[in-house]
Amino acid sequence: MMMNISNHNEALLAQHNRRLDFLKSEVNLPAGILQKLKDFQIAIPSWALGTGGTRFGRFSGGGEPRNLEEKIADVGLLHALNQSSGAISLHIPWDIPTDPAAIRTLAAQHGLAFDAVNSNTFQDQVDQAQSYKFGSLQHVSAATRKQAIDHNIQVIKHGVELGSKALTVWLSDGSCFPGQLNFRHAYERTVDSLKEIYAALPADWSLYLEYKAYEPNFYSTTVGDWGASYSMVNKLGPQAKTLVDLGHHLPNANIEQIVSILLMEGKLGGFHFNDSKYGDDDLTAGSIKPYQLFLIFNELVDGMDAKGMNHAKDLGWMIDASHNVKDPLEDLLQSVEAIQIAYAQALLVDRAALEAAREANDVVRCQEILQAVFRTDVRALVAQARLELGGALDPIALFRQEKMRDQLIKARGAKTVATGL
Ligand code: RM4
Ligand code: MN
Ligand code: MN
Repeated sequence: MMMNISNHNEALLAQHNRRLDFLKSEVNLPAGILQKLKDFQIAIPSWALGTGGTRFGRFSGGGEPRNLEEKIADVGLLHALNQSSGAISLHIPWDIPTDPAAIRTLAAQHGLAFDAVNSNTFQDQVDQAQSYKFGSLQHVSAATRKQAIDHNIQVIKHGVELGSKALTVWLSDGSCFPGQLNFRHAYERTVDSLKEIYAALPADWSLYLEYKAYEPNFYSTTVGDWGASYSMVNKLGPQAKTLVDLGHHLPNANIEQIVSILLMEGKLGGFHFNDSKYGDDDLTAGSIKPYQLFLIFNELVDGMDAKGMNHAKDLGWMIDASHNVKDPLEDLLQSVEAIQIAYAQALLVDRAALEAAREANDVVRCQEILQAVFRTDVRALVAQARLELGGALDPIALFRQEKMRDQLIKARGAKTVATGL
């Protein structure tokens, strides 16, 4: 899609420079901060480019991608606007790459890489022999477990053809009523199944295991919290890690502390970013609890630096969201920006001063240090990183100015429905 980024940027440049100069006059920007922001890429989920729904309904937008090629085009559009969405994460079988070489070429034309591939054993497919009604990797029947294991191995194969380097496993295995499930047996069967999947993992791949406290209608989930995921990935080996999806905790969980400990233990694999008020709402990252997102990034920067890790490359950064009332592409632009803002702020924390305040038990000072950064408007800094990469100073404004959704509707139709959530 044609868009005039340079005209857009030119019109906003004077205002942008004013804001950036003000920020520079207020805070000391650490050396290399712009480069870190430029390197930081967030993968877009292939299952969230269309309109999502609730249990009760779905209100379609229009111009939704009808196939994987169009999904890649959508992510390419996002990436052209913000230069920070340089990867796509595929969900199989929602998005099977039938011609992997062509898909790879297409993605490369948009400057996109393939992030983790996701398996799906939480829905039955029409042609499958065994049902997942009573679980998949935990199932009492060996035939069902085998089918789920084989599916995961198949997903790895798809990922290898595309250049992915990780498999994300999320299970909706569990039980709906007390007494239905032998917790220990379900746990053991799940570990045994995961071991078989792990054995099929290429040497340079990771396996990310998500946890989730509950699903509507559930009494228990077998990988219910970070403790379950952590103990399981420890039984698999060094390539297996825990994936933190921000929406998968019980209310009020201290996610930043979970992140800090997993990271310290070398078992944090990556993220599914989203936000929520109550449950797994999959809302725009940072839309409800931006301070929590900042505190998570504060732990990430601290913990990754302590281990000499590369912020951009050593963990998997992915969005996992759903869009019921917003344009999915605008929503994703908002999520990416919110993540970048939290990251930029975390990079601004004076860690030496914070440590000194902690050592002195100066609780007030500790809070002041963190909140002073959180209340700093770093949007101009994030925009500068975008500008230097050739992106738009205000991606959502440009998306609207160029009437990109209308163009997509014209090209694809008003009543298209994308596969996914
Ligand atoms: C789950 C979980 C998984 C995602 C599915 C669609 O709640 O977050 O990551 O693949 O939803
Ligand atoms: Mn997720
Ligand atoms: Mn989820």
